[in-house]
Amino acid sequence: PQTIHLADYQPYPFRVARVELTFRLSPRATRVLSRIAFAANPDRPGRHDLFLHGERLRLLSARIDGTPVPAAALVVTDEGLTVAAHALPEGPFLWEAEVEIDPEGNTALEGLYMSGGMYCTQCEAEGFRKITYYPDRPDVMAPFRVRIESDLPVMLSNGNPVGAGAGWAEWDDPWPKPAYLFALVAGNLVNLPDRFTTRSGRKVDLNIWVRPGDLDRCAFAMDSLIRSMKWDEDTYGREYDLDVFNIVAVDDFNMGAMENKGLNIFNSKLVLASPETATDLDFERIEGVIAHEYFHNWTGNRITCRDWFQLCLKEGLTVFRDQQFTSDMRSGPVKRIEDVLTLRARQFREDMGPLAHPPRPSSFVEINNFYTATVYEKGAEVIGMLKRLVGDDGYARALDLYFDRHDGDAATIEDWLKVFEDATGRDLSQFRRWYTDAGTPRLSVAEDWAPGDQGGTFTLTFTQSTPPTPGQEVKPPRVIPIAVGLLNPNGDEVVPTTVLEMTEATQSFRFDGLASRPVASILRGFSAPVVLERSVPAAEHAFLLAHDTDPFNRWEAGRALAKDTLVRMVAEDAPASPDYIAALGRLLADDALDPAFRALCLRLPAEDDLAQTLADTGRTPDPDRIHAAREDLARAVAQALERPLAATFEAMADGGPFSPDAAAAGRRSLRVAALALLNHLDGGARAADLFDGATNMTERAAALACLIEAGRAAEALAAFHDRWRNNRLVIDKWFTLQVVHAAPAHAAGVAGQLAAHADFDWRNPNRARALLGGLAANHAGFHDASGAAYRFYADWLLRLDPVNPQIAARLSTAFETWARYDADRRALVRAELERIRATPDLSRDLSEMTARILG
Ligand code: HT7
Ligand code: ZN
Repeated sequence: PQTIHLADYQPYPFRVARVELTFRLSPRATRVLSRIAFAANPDRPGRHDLFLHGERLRLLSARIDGTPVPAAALVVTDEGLTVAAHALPEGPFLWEAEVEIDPEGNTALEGLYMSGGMYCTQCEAEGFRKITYYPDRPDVMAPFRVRIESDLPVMLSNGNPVGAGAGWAEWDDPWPKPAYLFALVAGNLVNLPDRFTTRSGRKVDLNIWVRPGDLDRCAFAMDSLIRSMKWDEDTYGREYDLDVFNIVAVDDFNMGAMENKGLNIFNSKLVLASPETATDLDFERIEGVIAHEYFHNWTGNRITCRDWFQLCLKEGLTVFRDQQFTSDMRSGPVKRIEDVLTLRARQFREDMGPLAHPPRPSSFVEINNFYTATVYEKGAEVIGMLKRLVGDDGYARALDLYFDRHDGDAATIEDWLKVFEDATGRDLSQFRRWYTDAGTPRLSVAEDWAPGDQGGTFTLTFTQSTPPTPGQEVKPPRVIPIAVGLLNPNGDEVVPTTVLEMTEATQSFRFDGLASRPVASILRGFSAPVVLERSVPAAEHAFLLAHDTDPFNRWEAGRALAKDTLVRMVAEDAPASPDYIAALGRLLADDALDPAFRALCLRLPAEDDLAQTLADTGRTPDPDRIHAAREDLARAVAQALERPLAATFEAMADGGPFSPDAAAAGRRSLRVAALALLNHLDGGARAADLFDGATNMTERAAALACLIEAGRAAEALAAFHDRWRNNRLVIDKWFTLQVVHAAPAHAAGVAGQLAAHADFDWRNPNRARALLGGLAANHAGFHDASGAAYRFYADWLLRLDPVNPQIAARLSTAFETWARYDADRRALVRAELERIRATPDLSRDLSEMTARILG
């Protein structure tokens, strides 16, 4: 397969003035008629062939200015068609084509496909070429008019509705857009309607379209949409720009959701929610993703990407914006901790393994393989750092300039950095490395204290270095904003949060005039995505856990204590640290603290995280020992804190009617965190009661997880399945819980049994992810020394690949950490990866991933 390089970018030789499409829908033979007005692109002078992307299309006719294109001037391949330059008129011309496609046979869910009897599209990144011949690249932007013909009651496309009659509907999108934002939906759908009036008075019709029967689970998504629209006006001054905004929920969908102009398409799990069927985490995700896709209207749609290498321009910024939104809607500190947990679990893991790449990669084989935590989450962190460096006002000025200068453009990371330079006067050439260099910098700190007559001087000396990553051996130093605060020994803050700007490989910062040696709180708010390497006595962590005014670092101190004790339990067979447990007890008893924050402190570090920490410090992680140590620590905490945990479990019980808000969700999260610990003592007794009595899915699912871990879930699992057999999203949970919480030695066996269950509809991405993603999330189960899980998993990747390569490729990242483990496990994984690689006709997606993982 061909590698595409950023350095080879060239503008497309033609501009598209207008696109008109007619769809005659039919499950096995949809006809697509296109009329595309082309003109020469002055940015690419000279005469050029006309190349249009097209895959899996049956070309029925092709004309230019009404005349059939002569066969001698036309070359059609698997990737597209070319009309020779000599056959093109000198001035603007009209291309007309008719193609036939097969939506029902489209199992890859890219292009036009069918889901539960409904037609639906997914065009990002390169799916439009499976719909018709077109320059399917983001820098070609045009207004679209779409006519849909079918006997289905609902027919939707981008933009505003401009006409409808028996068997047809027409839509017009006046905003020039790239083809990846095209969308069409047709089916037997019902809608939840609402209305939003923008601050300049535009009345916008809002609709959430779902299958009949799902309508009673759309209210929270609609409320989230309205809050997102208002927030973007208040915070970024961005208004909506069409008369309608439609959201459609689809059961078969490769990712979370898609920001098509005026017609967002969502995985139904990110729309449908009720207290009985969705957990608090589901509610929070729905709110965040509804906001994310809506925010793309400006950061992605009005200003799009010049090419796919610039993906983080829209994704990093839009994730950053959705994180700000959630932090404003809920608790800022809790959101920051959750985001850092995700970043470390997914992006640090990626950055430390064979799939490491910069937020802006410089080459790819299959762009779908680059919708990664690095592009999304690290892309957002990089923007957070920019904001920290230029300040809130500088950020606001830069964003205003970005929207003014680039509205209607297909922009680049260079354009983005330039608006910050122009708005703030800063030179960002060194900062640019955050976009071009892969890898997570390591930051070590040395402290020095020099007492003096005029007060003492405290000096922090930082050293940064970034380990090599594939294709990038040497990493020059980056600009790192390090937020620091100093506390005096009685816990008062003597230096409030100050952002130090580190630009050298080693650099010192002095704080003068201090009465006594302070305790440093470093990297407050996780001010940069780095690994802080600092060996600090446990007493100092305990001090910060008790006194730090920065909530993130307060949590981080507790986390460090938990990791220290777990690492010593694994590596040295040490007992659980009583100091850690005592500190946790003080925190649990502090009713002034937000319950959600306390719940996060009670959550022990994940096994995968410990494996990474051990590997980082030169030790070979043993998944069984890690699992055992984590269980032992949970039991020790439960034994020592049984009374306060039991009291918390009772005190956090829901009194009134269900609310999905942050306060109520925080209480539930503390309740189920206490339950999970107590489960180690009561053998599932409380969980059994809660399972029977719960009125919401957060508590019911948590209780079921505890019952599975306690080995007494058979009845509950049957009852759960029985009650929810017709709800696909809840049955996904039923699959996941069983495999995530299975005892490690049985995980592969449980997964095998579930794969044989009649409900294991593996062509549905949610269902495949529920089972396989669940198995990969069971760290000790996935890495069981027998290799049974590796084999099972690889078998399924091979089965999925010809049906849905995107899903197979994404799931293959479960193997990305293989080099951390012992020689036996490495040999087992290597054999599976080699087996995959040797399979004939592997997709471009999975073959690129296996090659990169193997290294
Ligand atoms: N921009 C979208 C990314 C995307 C996608 C979504 C659904 C299915 C396939 C997809 N491929 C790429 C989603 C987002 O970031 O908002
Ligand atoms: Zn996005």
